[in-house]
Amino acid sequence: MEERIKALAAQLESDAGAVNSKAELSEFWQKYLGKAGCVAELMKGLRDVPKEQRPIMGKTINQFKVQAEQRYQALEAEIARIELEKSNKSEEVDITMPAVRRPMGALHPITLVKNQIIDVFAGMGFEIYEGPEIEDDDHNFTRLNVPKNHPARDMQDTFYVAENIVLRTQTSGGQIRVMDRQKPPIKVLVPGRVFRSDSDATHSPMFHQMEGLVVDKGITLCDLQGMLDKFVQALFGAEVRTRLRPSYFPFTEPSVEVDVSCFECGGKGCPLCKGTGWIEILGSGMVHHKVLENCGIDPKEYSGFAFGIGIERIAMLKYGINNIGLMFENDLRFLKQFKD
Ligand code: 2U9
Repeated sequence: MEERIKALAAQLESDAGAVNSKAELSEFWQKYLGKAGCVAELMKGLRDVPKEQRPIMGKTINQFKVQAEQRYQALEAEIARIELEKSNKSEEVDITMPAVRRPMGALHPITLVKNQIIDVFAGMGFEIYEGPEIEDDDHNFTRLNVPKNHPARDMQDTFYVAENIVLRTQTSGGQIRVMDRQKPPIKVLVPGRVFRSDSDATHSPMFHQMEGLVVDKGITLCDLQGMLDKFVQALFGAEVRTRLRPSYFPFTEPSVEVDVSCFECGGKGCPLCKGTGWIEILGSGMVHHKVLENCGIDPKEYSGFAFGIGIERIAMLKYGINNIGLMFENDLRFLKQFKD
């Protein structure tokens, strides 16, 4: 038996040298220390050893067992170290490697202009309200004093979704909703998308508008022009002025078209203002007394002004864009030019 233990001890050392993985370590443990392993087998064989030799043989087997356990523990520690090294290596990061550059996005020119206009009016105390894009005839036309047979209702201009339901042609339905809910004083700005069946270099079937409404006691056209002056100066520079020209809208009376003195040539005349010194930028007027009445506001007690701004038109003027279509094509060569 002693010879056998000596041979096993030598075998153990050579097997230990060949263990390189957790699986091989487990095999090593089964072979020497497992239930059916060499140590267990030697212990079993102890029964056949003469009685007087048993203590000494038992001791030798025990020494072999200790040798196997120590080898096992040393190998276990070594393999854990190797595994950790491997996993560290696989997770290694080269911090000197150049980073992948993610291109920075930018706001769309319509968003830039919209934000700028909201900032100016919010600074004057306007609240911002957004109404629905799908509107009923009543909010889009009737209560705005657009009679049943008015050309603005013509199928050519308006997208009908169903009978009496339209894609809003202006954001004015929003102001009607505000007047339904709120008593004057009212000072509200309604931005949003609007839809008209119209398409050429300066018109798109979908475009963005910003309409404003102020209703209170004693509001006059002078208040409107004073406010518009501040607005155009914030947008185009401190030196610009406004000019009001008589116009017609069913929902305002009097109605005016508003020009700004040319910010390119200072009013002397240039290609941008077509030699006139003035550029048309928006429409406005005093809210028609019938519109106030339609919203339960007494026109003898209150008056108000309203205005409508086409965002695309302002963006085209501000950035010198000659075709409205460019704003909806999402061509990066175009969009990359607008960094605020
Ligand atoms: C209420 C009462 C009156 C809104 C107004 C305009 C004049 C106007 C155009 C600007 C460019 C439309 O997008 S555009 O083509 N808008 O000229 N809009 S007055 O008047 C209102 C609105 C709501 C209750």
